[in-house]
Amino acid sequence: LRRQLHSVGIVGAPFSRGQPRDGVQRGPDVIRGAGLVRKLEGQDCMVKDYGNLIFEEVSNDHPFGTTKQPRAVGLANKQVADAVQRVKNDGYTCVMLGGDHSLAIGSIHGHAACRPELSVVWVDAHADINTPLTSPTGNIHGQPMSYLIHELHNKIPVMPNFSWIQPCVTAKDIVYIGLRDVDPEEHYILKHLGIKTFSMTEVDSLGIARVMEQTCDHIFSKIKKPIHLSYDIDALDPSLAPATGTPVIGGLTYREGIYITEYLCQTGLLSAIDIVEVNPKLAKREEEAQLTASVAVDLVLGCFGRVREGSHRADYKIPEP
Ligand code: 4U7
Ligand code: MN
Ligand code: MN
Ligand code: MN
Repeated sequence: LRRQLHSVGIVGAPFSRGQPRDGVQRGPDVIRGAGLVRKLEGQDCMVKDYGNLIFEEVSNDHPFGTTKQPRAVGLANKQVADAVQRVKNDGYTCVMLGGDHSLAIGSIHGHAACRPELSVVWVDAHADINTPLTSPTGNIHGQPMSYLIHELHNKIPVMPNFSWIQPCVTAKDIVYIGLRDVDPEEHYILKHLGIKTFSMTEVDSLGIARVMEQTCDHIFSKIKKPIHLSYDIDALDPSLAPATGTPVIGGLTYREGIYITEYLCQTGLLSAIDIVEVNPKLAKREEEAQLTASVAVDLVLGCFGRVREGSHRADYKIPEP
């Protein structure tokens, strides 16, 4: 008698065009290679791996203003949105393995198509809320939230392959954790929209336990909406997750990073998860790539019932001689 605690649907999105560094498209395969499915099944999850999406090359994808590769990013995200919608309609908690963080556009959009009222917990060193007009780099992985928030809708230009995107989250339903590299324009947007943020300063002053209590107080203030957790691996300190494109010193510890997932799991409201920005090609040695991937796996395990005190099946009996 196996108690199936969680059902998990995994979608791989081997995509890198939201940023300039090659290798992040290998994220889904290195995270699977670190034993994701086997370890989830080992903690009694029912797992369906939907495999990797296949993204076509997009030709003549010249910049739109300063924004780079808009057509490829818009098209890939439409595929991600459709895939996440399918996984949700099949009844699973969705795990989207990136790929770069531009993919959160499609993941959250697809999730919201099935669960119109969502809260978003965004765990990241960065706020990823630049609009195409504020972005200092033109990389769309630094912009995904701007396309999704109702309150920013009139700041977003019309871009090729982005016309299917409708804002689907409200500023008050968003919480950020782990911020430590926020552009001035992003800081203005966060304050102007009154978005709840726990930067690394708040993680230091409150401790991760009170950060998570206050996160849930904030998102549960009215009704309990399903949670979309978008976890950028660069939220963690680069000593733990070195294989990533935009590492920032002074990040979450392993224990803080895992605590976030354990805490959100026990709300019973985790409905979709993104694990993004794992880039094995940026590892200085093979061990760095493996460390980053295995920490990514541990974050997913924490989302699906792994607790550090250990656990046992409801029907367990001590064997008698
Ligand atoms: B990630 C940046 F300017 N803010 O917009 C930008 F500092 O998904 C970085 O969080 C974005 O890794 C980082 O390009 C995107 C930059
Ligand atoms: Mn980041
Ligand atoms: Mn990010
Ligand atoms: Mn990054």
